[in-house]
Amino acid sequence: MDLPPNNNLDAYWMPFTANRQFKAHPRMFVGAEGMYFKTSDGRDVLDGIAGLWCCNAGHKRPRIIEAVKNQVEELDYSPAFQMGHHKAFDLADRLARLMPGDLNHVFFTNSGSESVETALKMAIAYHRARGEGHRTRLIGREKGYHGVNFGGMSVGGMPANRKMFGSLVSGVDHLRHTHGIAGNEYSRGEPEHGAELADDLERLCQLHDPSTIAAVIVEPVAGSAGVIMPPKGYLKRLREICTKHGILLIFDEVITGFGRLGTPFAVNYFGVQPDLVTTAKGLTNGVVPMGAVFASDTIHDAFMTGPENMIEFFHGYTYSANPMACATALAALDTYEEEGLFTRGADLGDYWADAMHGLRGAPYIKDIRTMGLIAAIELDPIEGAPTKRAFNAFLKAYDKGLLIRTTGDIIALSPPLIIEKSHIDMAVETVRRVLEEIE
Ligand code: PXG
Repeated sequence: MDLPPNNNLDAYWMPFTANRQFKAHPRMFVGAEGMYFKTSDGRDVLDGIAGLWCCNAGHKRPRIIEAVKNQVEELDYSPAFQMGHHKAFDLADRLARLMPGDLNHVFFTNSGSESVETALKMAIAYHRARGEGHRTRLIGREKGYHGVNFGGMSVGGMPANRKMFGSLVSGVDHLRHTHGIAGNEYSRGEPEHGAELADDLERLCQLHDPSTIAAVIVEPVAGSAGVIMPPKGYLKRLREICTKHGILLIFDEVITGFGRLGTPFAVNYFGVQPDLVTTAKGLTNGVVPMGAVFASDTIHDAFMTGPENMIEFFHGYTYSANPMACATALAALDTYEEEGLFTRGADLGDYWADAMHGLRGAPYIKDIRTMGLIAAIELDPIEGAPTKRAFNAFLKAYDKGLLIRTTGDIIALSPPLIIEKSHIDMAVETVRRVLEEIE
């Protein structure tokens, strides 16, 4: 394997990576176009995960390239605080129109993690602004993933992401997760069983008193913990309980946003209206880091009081609404709209689901779940060595020219939305051969 020019892999401490394994056997990309990455040893690797669930229009897209080039010539940076530039307002307006309901106000961040911190802070500050400063508690869910900063880590429910990092943010509790419910195996779309798990919020309301709870945050479809689809009726029930008790509902749409389910957002797909939505990833097709939080009129307006020269929300980032990011996002939205990518997941959904479920019966598979252009293939773990079988599958698939993600012993697929049927066939056949060859 080629090494970088100075031959030294030591200095770069890689995120969420088995650093020693990687540096012993590096996997380097040197280019990307359309559905494929190019490796440093000259191979094409099919992108089965849209980068990391972010390159929804695939790679090296002409509009985006042009937008980045033009923007760096025109306005490379503009201060985020007390100054504006046109593309920030254009982008926010366009996003607000795209998002259903009254989620008409957009706050820009630079990542999913920052979007989550922003939404949690908005929720607590909103209640305080309207005289309910006692509502400070935040409710997440077991197996949830909301990024890696302290708020998101605390409401998150993946033990490995939490256990090394002390006592986390206080005043947080968790709903039970909805994974592994009997009768839900091999589901297509929303699984049948488990809507009543939303009633777990009533249990937490009993325990803490609802008047102490600011917000509930959930991923409509949980990604990182292994692709867990919400049971039929679950999100609607969660919404009802939140409304009943004056609790804000936050949808973390970092992976579901921008077409992943065959609709622009999960809000459209499930027809459930939250109070805040967090996004990132597909917003810029992954090309420039950017996130966005959508807030309802009610939440936004609660802040817009007091003297007009006063800052209403003491929060923001140096790179909020960075011009390079805004230009990239506008070009990404153009691409999604021109190519029908917001709904392509719906058009291709049956083919995708048939292909994935066709793997049923291949070695080690104990469940397959699909929704939009997402699939999870859950494997039986190697006894005494959890996660190893899926990691071996990842390495073998990469050798065979397919990039997949694994979490625990679950393989996740979430390809660029430009995927063609022939690519789907190739991905499925590769996974089948991989499972036949690994132990
Ligand atoms: N919320 C959700 C729901 C996410 O999926 C984040 C927040 C954090 O976003 P940033 O931009 O800070 O990474 C995420 C990120 C995977 C995978 O393969 C998922 C994410 C990131 C990397 C890999 O499951 N999700």
